[in-house]
Amino acid sequence: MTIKLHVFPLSPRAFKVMWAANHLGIVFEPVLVDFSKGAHRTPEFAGRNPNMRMPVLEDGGYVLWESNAILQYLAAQKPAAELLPEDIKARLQIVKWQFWDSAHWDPACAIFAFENYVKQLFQRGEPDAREIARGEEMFARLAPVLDGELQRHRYVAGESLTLADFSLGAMNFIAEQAKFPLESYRGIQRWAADLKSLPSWQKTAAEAPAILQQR
Ligand SMILES: N[C@@H](CCC(=O)N[C@@H](CS)C(=O)NCC(=O)O)C(=O)O
Repeated sequence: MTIKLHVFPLSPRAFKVMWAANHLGIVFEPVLVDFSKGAHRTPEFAGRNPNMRMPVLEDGGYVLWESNAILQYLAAQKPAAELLPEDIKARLQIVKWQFWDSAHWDPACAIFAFENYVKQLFQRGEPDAREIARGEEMFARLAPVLDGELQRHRYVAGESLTLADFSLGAMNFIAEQAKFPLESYRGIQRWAADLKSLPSWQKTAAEAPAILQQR
């Protein structure tokens, strides 16, 4: 049975799971969650994810929400790709970054994404300067941590591509629209360019507009 990914394809969290599936060569059916029609607030959708948020994975009767958990499920389908190694010490070096993404990086980026991108996309007014300042403060503490790692290594968890890059790297899908303050972070910029040159990134970005056409 084909895996279904319920997504709003312009979101970096949706991009994250579709990109990983494409990278692993996992065939999936993208199902549009049309935010403009409130599709995530229907009882049917809430039955899959009571948080009423996407992305959601469905594999037969198995349902999973939280993008970083979905990444682990996808990686487990293709262990030979070693995006999440079996060895516990090596594995936790990657899982650590996934937690860091959910706890710190994603919420900081989400401020810029909402103020500079989502508000414009859904005509919800002008960016709030106080919120942007709050985002900048969070960014100033977090970005040097990620940048430091990427100055020392090619990828987030070392010299090979892992789930840590998918978790943290997907935000680069909207870096320009969201106006993340990345100017002084050379390591992050070099890494983002590397990720964007991957065939799986380009395939995912190219397919996003067609998913929106399911409207
Ligand atoms: N931590 C969750 C976040 C999911 C999330 O917040 N998704 C947003 C879109 S990017 C959503 O569905 N929002 C619907 C709403 O706010 O009503 C994940 O990584 O999957």
